[in-house]
Amino acid sequence: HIIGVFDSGVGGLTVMKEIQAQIPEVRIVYFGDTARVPYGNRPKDELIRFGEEIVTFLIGQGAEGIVVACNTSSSTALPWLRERFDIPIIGMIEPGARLAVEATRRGQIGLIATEATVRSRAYSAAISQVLARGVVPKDRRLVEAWQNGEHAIALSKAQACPLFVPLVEAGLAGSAEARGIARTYLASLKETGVDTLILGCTHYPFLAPVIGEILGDTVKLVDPAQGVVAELKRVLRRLDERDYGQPAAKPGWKVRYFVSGDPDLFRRVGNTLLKESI
Ligand code: DGN
Repeated sequence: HIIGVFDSGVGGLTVMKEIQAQIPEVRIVYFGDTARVPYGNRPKDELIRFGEEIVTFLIGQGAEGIVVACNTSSSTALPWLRERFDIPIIGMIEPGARLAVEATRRGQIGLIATEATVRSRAYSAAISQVLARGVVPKDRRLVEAWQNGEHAIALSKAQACPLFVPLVEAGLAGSAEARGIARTYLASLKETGVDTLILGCTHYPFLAPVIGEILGDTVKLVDPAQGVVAELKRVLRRLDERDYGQPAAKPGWKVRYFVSGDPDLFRRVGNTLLKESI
């Protein structure tokens, strides 16, 4: 099957990498909207329009399903995209919320994301929905305390980190500048004592070593991509059932990349981040 994956830039590569690691047989058409990155401060109607354009393009390239590998688009445009297109569309928020609820040990979940994602409150809504649907933390003692009303499980702190995306897009994820800026952003999070932190922007896993170093190993970092892959496996099973008995497509290319901006810059930064040749 062919799956379309898109982001404002190189961030979606963290999701693509996870898909390839766990579902090597899937073919991916990747779109990075590098001419219009960053998305983090854009209004909702614009993000919906960009999403519609990109999904239309990806379907034209043969995509049978879409992964919106961008939290900013997922938290604002996803319902519109699902309404507009009749192929399966997976977003980042619900899978991320589910993983965070399962991982939390004290019920105090933190979020770092773009301004738009934080403003949308999509993660806190998704955490409530996931709990209402019966997903509970793996830690049994917390579940009991929560059921007895002694302990809340909720998003207790959300922090926008607007400089992270430009840093990663510029190939500066491992730099001293990134470290300094991360220290500033994470200082107040550290004080609030969250036990689990959602990396609520697909660019941020590239900064995970820096973030982990600052927060220490008492804070569990959650990358929603893991949950997205689980969801994609379910979608692929449905596509298999639909195509049962049809001849399988001929194996050819594995990944195709498209960008709206400078392809050389994308290739250069992508190669460094993925440690392989795009
Ligand atoms: N990678 C996108 C996300 O997950 O929100 C955001 C990128 C951006 O353009 N700010």
